[in-house]
Amino acid sequence: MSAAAPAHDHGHGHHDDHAHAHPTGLKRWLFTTNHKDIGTLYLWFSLAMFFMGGTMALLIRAELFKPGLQFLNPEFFNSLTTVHGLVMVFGAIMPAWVGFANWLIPMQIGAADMAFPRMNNWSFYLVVPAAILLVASFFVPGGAAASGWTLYPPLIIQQGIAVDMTILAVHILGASSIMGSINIITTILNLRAPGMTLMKMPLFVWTWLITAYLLIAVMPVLAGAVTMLLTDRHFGTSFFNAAGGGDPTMFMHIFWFFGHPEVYIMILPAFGVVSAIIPAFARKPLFGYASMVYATASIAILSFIVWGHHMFTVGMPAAGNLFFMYATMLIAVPTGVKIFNWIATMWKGSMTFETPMLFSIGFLCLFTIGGFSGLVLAITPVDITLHNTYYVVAHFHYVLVSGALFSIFAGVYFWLPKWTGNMYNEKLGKLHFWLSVIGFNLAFFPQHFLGLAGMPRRIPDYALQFAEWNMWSSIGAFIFGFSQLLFLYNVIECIRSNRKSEQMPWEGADSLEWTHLPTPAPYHTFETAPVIK
Ligand code: CU1
Repeated sequence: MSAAAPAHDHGHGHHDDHAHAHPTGLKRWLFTTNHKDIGTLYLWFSLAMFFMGGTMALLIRAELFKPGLQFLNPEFFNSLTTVHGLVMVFGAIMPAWVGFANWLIPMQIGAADMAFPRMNNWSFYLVVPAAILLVASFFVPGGAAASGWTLYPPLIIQQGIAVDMTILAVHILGASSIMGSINIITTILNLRAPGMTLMKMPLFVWTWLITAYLLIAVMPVLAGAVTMLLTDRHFGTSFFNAAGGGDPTMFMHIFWFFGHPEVYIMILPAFGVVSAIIPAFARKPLFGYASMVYATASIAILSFIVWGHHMFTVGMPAAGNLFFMYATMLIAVPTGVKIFNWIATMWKGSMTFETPMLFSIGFLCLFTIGGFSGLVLAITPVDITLHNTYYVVAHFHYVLVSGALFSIFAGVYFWLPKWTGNMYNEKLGKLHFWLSVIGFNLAFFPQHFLGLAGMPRRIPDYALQFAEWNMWSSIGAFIFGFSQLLFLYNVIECIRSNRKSEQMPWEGADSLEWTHLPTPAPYHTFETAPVIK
């Protein structure tokens, strides 16, 4: 492995094939095959997309601050809801978890790098043009797709070239996700250190292993759905066109066969992160490790047979509705096991409440609310009245913001000292947490009331009776949005500061007994691909 060896060999004459081991600057980031560099790229990319999607959310909430049209025309408003959703799902949350996977999985299983480092580089650099396509679709004639992130026909069929850009973006993102998943599965199954059996792996590794299988199973399904949209739009097919013998509800079936597992793709790695953090700050081993693994796998398997709960209103047979209702409710069982285990881990622990722990507890309380509103929506007759209302919007934001996003914050604060060598500002972290919790709940809890009162989602204007809670919701959204600038500042300040930190400052967090981490993983830096035999 000569290519990885010489550390600082610039400028000593002979630049043969082995002397360029340490490219710097742009070259380093463009050609990197190092899992840490690629993890860093994913995380910064995700943060940039988070602010982009967040800006769209604030435009939406500004328009909805009071009744009447203020700032935006209705078509642009609809485009904002579409691209906000796509950017947050595919640009912010998923890449953040791939960033975590790159940073943590090799080190947690004692591997030198990912199994396919060059493919790893390609996975990242595919995500960038896809994101550019999505955002650029605002600037073409007709504006970005106005269908919502679900891209339902028949509306989507008639819209402009932006839809084709979105379809291409989805294809590229799918290819990237599949390559990333192959990489992660191969790494976990083949590159574990001796003695690291599957049931000794840290839970983050387990949750990502299962997530990667979900991705490989459903991204091709999404690709098939949008390809049929493409041929319906341009090549005269009628997959989703009733006049040609097709069926628009078939798109919904196919889309949600992807879409429901997609929710777990965004949330399972969160379970892994929280399972690492709670034991560290409760100073107790994780309660029920094996049941956590089995619960995660059960959730993943069940996620394939519940998609119909997104389409109770399309007129499926009663037996179909009942099946999807009961199957959906069944997911509460393994999820309940996990919530129980996290609480049991904290029970009688010597807990402290640093920022990563605060965000983890925030996750625990608020994600549970999202889970409960999911149970409410799983009840077919209830869903039929709440379908396409703000209750649904409230539900999935509790799952995805206080679920996935809060865990990302928890994980970033938890591992930032290891990633940067520096300690972040704890006071600022806590302020970020509290403003986020207050802003988030103010923004989204009232949306339950709006939905119960019948306010439809994806509308730029609304009847007067919805005015009060919309105002509070917008105020909360702006508090939440602007408090994320504290996060950005804290991360940058941490990187630039000289507050040298232990690699893991959290007392005991790296001990085998508490988090199932192996004896400290090899921590050397590989600048080029390791040789896989
Ligand atoms: Cu679902």
